[in-house]
Amino acid sequence: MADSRKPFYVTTPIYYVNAAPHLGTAYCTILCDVQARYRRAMGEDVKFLTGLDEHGEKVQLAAEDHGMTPQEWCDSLAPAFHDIWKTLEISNDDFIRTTQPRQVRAVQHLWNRMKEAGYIYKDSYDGWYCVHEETYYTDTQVAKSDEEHHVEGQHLCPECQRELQRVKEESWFFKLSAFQDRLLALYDEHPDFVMPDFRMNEVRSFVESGLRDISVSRTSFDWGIPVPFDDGHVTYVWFDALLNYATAVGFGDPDAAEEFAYRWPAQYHVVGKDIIRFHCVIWPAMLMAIGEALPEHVFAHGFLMVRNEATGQGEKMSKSRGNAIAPADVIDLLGVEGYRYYFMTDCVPGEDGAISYNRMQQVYNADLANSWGNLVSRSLNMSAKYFDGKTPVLPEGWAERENPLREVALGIAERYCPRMGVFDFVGAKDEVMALVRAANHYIEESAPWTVAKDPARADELEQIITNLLESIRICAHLFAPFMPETSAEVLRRLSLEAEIDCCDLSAACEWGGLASNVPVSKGDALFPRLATK
Ligand code: ME8
Repeated sequence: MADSRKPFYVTTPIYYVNAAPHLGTAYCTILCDVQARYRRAMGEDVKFLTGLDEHGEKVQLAAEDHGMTPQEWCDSLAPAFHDIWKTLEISNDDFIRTTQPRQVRAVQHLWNRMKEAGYIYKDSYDGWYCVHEETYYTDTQVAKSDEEHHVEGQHLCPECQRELQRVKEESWFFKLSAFQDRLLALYDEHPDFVMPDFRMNEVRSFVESGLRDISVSRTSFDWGIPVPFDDGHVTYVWFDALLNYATAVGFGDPDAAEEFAYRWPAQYHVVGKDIIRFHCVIWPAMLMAIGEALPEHVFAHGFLMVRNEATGQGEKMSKSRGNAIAPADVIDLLGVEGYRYYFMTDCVPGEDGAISYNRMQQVYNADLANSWGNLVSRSLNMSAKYFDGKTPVLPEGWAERENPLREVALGIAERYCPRMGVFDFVGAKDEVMALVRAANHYIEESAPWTVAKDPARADELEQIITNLLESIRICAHLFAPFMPETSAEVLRRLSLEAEIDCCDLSAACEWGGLASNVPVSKGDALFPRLATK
C-alpha cells in the first residue's frame, strides 16, 4: 500500500438500475474519467470508482414491472452499464454494486457504529415520500408544490412532479438536526467543500433554514440491506448508497484497515446538482456521526438540456417531448472521442449545458476536423514527404531556438493544470487549442511547400517541420485525458509509443521531447469532416 505517489480518489454517483444509462449519467462518468486520466498523467495514485445503486423501492418496482426479482433485474441491467463505460473509454478501477457482500457488511457496520455513537433512535414516520426521487418531503414542501402544480386530489413531488405516497411506518431515525452547527462550520472552514461556489450558497442556506432528523430505515417493503439489530427493517436507500464511497476503499472490512487509512477521504465526489443535499449535508453528517474524515470536495455539475433551435432555449430531455438523445446516437455521429470532446469542452461543467446536434457538428468540424485533425495530418504528411518517411534529424540545441510555436508552448502545462484540477475543462481545452491554432497559422505563414523547393533553405524546412511536430506532441499529451485513443495514435505515428502512459505531464510538455530521425506514419484522417446541413 505504501506508495510515494499522492493518492487521488474520485467517484461518480452510483446509478439507479431503474433504466439503461443515458446521456446524463454518461456525462457525469466522463467528467470523472477525464479527471482520473489527468491525475494519472500527473503521477498521482488514482482510484476511480463508479457503480450501481441497486436497492430501494424504485428498483423493486421496476423489477416487478418486468416480472423479475429485484436481483434478477439488477443483474440483467448491470451489463448495459459495463458495456457503455467500456465503449466510452471509462477507466474506472472499481465498480461497486450495492448488492455486493462488501456493501452489506459495510452498511451493517455503519448501523452498529451509529448506534454506539448514539445518533439513531426508533420512532415512526408519517409523511410524504417520492419513490422516483427516493426522498421524503415535509408538509411545508408539499404544500408549496401543491400551490405550484395544482392537480385536484393529488400531491405532486416538488422535484419531479410525480404523485407522492403517504407513508406511515415504524422507522429508525438519524439525528441530522444535531449537525447543523458543525455543517455550517465545515462550510466556513472549507469554502471549496462544495464546488462551484454558487452551489455552496444553496447548500448553506438549506442548512441555515434548519435540519430535521431523517428516517433511515423502511418496514413497508424488503428490498434493502437488513438493519442488523432490528428484524423487519431495511436500510433507506440513500443511507445505503452514500456509504458506497467508503465501502469501496475498505470501510467495515477488518482486513482493509490499511487501505482505508490510505485512501479515505475521497478528493472528489462528482454529482449532479439534483443530489447535492444528499452529498453536502447528509453524507458529511453521517461521517461526522461516526467520526470519519470528510471528503475534500463535492463537485456538482449542471444538467444537460436540449437546445430548442427555434427558441434558442434549453429544454429538459424527455421521451414525451421527443427530444431525448441517446449515447449511441451521439457516438454514431461523432465517434467516441468526438463525443467525449464535445461534452467535456462545450458544456461548462458547473452549469446547465444546452446541447444540440447542430452544435455538436459545429464543434467537431471546427476544433477536431479542421483544426486538430488537420494539423496532425498536414504536418505528418509533410514530415514523411520531405524527410523520407521520418521526423527531421534534429540538430544540437534545436529546442532552445526561439520560434512562434515554442513561445506559445512554453509554460502551457502550468496554465493547463490548475484548470484541469478544478474541472475547468473548457479553460484547459482553450490552452491546448491556442497552440493548435497557432500551429495551423504557422503552416500558412511559413509555407513549407515553398521552402521545400529551395535546397538552400533546407535548415529552415527542418526547423518548420520540427516545430510543428513538437507542438503536436505536446498537444497530444494535453488532449489525452479527453481523447485518449487519438492521443495514443498521434504519439504512435511519431514513434513515441513509450510516452503514451505518461506519468509526468509537466515534464512531457516541455519543449524538446520530439524524437529525431524516427519513422512517421501518416495514417488515416483522425476526424473526417462531417457534412453539415
Ligand atoms: O441519483 N444531465 O442516481 P440516478 C446531467 N442513485 N446529469 C444528469 C441528467 C442530465 N440530464 N439526468 C440525470 C441517483 N443526471 C442515485 C445516486 S449516489 C450515492 C446515489 C445525473 O441514476 C444526476 O444528476 O438517478 C445524477 O448525478 C446522476 O445522473 C445519477 O442519477
